Amino acid sequence: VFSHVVRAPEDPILGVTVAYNKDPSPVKLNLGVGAYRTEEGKPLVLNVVKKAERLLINDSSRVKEYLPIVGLADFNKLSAKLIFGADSPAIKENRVTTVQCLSGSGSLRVAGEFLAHHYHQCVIYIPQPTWGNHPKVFTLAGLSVKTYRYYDPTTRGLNFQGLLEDLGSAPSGAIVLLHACAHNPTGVDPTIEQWEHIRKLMRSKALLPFFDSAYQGFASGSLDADAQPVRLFVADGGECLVAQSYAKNLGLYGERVGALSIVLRSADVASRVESQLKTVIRPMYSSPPIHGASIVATILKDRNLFQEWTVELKAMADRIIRMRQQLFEALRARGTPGDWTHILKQIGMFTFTGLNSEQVAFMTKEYHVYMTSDGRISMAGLNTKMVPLLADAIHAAVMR
Ligand code: PLP
Ligand code: TYF
Repeated sequence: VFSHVVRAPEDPILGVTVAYNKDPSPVKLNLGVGAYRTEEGKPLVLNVVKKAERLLINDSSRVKEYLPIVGLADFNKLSAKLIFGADSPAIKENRVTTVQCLSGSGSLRVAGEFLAHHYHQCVIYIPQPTWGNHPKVFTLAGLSVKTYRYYDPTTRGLNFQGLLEDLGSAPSGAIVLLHACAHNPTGVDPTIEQWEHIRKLMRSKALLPFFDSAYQGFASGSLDADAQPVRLFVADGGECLVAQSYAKNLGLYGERVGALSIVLRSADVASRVESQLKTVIRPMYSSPPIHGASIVATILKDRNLFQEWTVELKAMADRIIRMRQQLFEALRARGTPGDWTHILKQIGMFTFTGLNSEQVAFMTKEYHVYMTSDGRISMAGLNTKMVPLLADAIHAAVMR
């Protein structure tokens, strides 16, 4: 009965790893997926995560019971505090509802389905370009997806004018997806002054802000600094949504731990909204997994573990910045034509190189360097040993 089923294409991002794994070359480099690697090219389990796991294992009172539909209560409270700030008035006034979800992706999907059922506007604006999964998640959730201008290929920076024009002409009440920091794939973020401008425009048109926060701490190395744009929107007393992921900043990728928070006008609305989030989650997966959320809660509630986390997080962010410098220097040393300063300026895990899909295909075929066809490279996958290979590949691709 399924013989008519046609093969679906590989996911454009995860498919890069599939191709990389099939490549028999002894020297190859995977800069496709945005996952942190050490200087030795290995995945990293944070020391603070190992400590938290040891504490959990040694705690004989712990059981494996189902979590409530909304997840681990401590985890939810602490996650809201992490993104909104410990002294956030919205938290103090109980105007925030937070539910534990399956990492950032699951948070986006749960929010999408809630909005499709309970919000008067089913149009969501996403930046052009954005994370490839965004349009799929929101379309399948039942929203209608439109884009706003974001990236300017000529300056390799923000198209601020285009962004303001497109949001300015969006229908009143439309949902707007904003990358909280370290925009994926471009590495281009608005300045705090530009954020303030965006906020004013959005509030004047009653556009609903929906932040995707997948890289808190990865942009600047500081958890608070990276949360500034979100806090700006909460400070004005208006509503917003935030999807949080602990995949990158705590390296909990496969544990699938994240949270959806919705800031509302009153505690009463917040509690009714939470009751509806439960009706989205229960028929989808009933309740979230316990392990990852317990790790996060253990770290966030302990002053020393939290402090250790910020040090390890900063070390990851700093290594990525060093890779930017090394790659930039290597291209300069080769005299590679073009202005490569965007490698230094762009923020977070990725560099949006400006290489086109033919150049990418060439680099993969001739140099076994793997990246997405839009020219995005994960700086977190690079290390000092591999910089010459990447620089040679880019140089040859540009010189063709
Ligand atoms: N949003 C953005 C912008 C991302 O880059 C990612 C991961 O790459 C996610 C959300 C969700 O990731 P996860 O579901 O692993 O938390
Ligand atoms: O009735 C049952 O067997 C299931 C059990 O979060 C269940 O509903 C209950 C809660 C939950 C997941 C599964």
